[in-house]
Amino acid sequence: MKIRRYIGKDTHEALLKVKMDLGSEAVILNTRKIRQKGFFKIFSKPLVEVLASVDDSYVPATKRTASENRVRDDKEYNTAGSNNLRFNENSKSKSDEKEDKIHQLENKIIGMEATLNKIYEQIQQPSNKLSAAANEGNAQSQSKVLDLFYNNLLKNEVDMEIVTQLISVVRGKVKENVSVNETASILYNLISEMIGKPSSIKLRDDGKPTVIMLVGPTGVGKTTTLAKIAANYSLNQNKNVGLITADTYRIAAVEQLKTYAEILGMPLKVIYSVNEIHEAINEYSDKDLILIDTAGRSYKNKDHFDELKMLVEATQADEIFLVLSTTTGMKNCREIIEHYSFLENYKLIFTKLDESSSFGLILNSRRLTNRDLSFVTTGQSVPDDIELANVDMITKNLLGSIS
Ligand SMILES: Nc1nc2c(ncn2[C@@H]2O[C@H](COP(=O)(O)OP(=O)(O)O)[C@@H](O)[C@H]2O)c(=O)[nH]1
Ligand SMILES: [Mg+2]
Repeated sequence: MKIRRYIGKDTHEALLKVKMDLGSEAVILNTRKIRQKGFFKIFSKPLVEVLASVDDSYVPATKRTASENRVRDDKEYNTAGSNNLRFNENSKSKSDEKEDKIHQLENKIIGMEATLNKIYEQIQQPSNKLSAAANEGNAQSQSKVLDLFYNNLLKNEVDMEIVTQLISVVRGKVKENVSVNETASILYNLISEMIGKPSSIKLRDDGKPTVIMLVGPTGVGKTTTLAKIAANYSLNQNKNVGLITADTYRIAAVEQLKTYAEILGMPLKVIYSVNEIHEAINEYSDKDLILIDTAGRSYKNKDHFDELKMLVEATQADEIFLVLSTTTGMKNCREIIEHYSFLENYKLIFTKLDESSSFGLILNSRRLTNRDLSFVTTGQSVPDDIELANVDMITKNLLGSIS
C-alpha cells in the first residue's frame, strides 16, 4: 500500500494530481485545508491537502499493456457501468480505444441477445401461464393443489416460515375439492397484501427541499438508481434537483455521479466529511429535491459504518431508502437488513430485477423489515430502468407457473 500526499489550490486540483499519479482506484484517506507558511502567505487562500493511497499491485493505466487494460476495463465495465468515466481514457492508444469500442459493442450485443431471448420465451408461452392453467378451474384434492403452490413458493426462494404460514391460512379457507383457480386467487391476495402498496417519494409541501438519502451495500446500484430518480423528477416532473455525494472513498465513485450530473444538467456537491452536509443542503435551498448518495460502507468495518451512521444522524433526511439487490443471497440480505436496523425509518428499493429469476427476497425483506416497498430497477439504463414496484408482477412471479 502506497500512501502519498498531494497539494492543490483547491480540492479539484489536488484530486486531479492524485488521479494523474495513482489512477482512479486511489483511495482518499483524508482531505484538509492547510495554510501556506510565510508572513505574506498567511493571508492567501488555504491550500487543500489530500492523502491518498493505492494498492502496490496497481499499475497506472499509462504503464499497462493493452491486454492488461482490456482485463481491467472488463472489470470497470461490469462494476461501474458504461457511463462511468475512466481516467485513463486520454492516455490510451488508438488501437486500444478501438479494441475497447469493439468490446463494448460485444457486451451490448450479448445484452440485446438476452433481451430478445426473453421476449421470444414470453411469446412462446401463453401470456400468463398462471391464469391460463387456473382458468381450467379443475377440482383437485386440496393437498395436491397446495403442494403445487408450496413448491413454487419455495422454488422462488420465499422463506420457509412465510410459505408455511401462507399455506396454512389457505388450508383453513378452502374446501376439500378445490380448484387451482380458487387457491391461486386466495394466495394472490394474501401475498399482494404482504407486499403492500408501494410508496413513492413524498415531496414536502412547505416550500423546503425534500431531502432523500440512499444507503446500502457497495455495488447494489445506489448511484445508478439515484441518477434514475433524479432524471425522472427533473425530466418528467419538472422538479429542480440538486445532487450531493458523500461517497468519496474512491475517485471513480465521484466521477460516476459527476458524469450523470453533467448529462442531466444538475449541480453536484461533493462532501468529504459529515460536518459539510448542512452547508451543502443549505446551499440547495432553492431546490425541490436533494438526493444524497452514500458510500456502500461495509458493516464489517466498524469505523466506516459508524461514519455512515453519523452522516444519517447529521442529515436528518426526509426519507431514507435502503437499496438492496435481488441478486443478493437471502442469508447475506438478512445480515444487511440487521445492520441497517439502526435507521429509524426507511423505504426499500430493490435493484437488478432483470438479473434475478425469483423475487422471494422481496417478500422476505418486506416481512423482515415491515418497511414500505418503493422503487424497483430493471436494468442499467438511466433513466428508463426504474419503476414503482409492480405488486401484480411480483406476486405472479412468486406464485409461479403451474403447467
Ligand atoms: N442489471 C442491472 N444492473 C444494474 C442495475 N442497477 C445498477 N446496476 C449496475 O450495477 C453496478 C453497480 O452500480 P452502482 O450504481 O455503481 O452501485 P453502488 O455501488 O451501490 O453505487 C453498475 O454496473 C450498474 O450499472 C439494474 O437494475 N440492473
Ligand atoms: Mg455508488
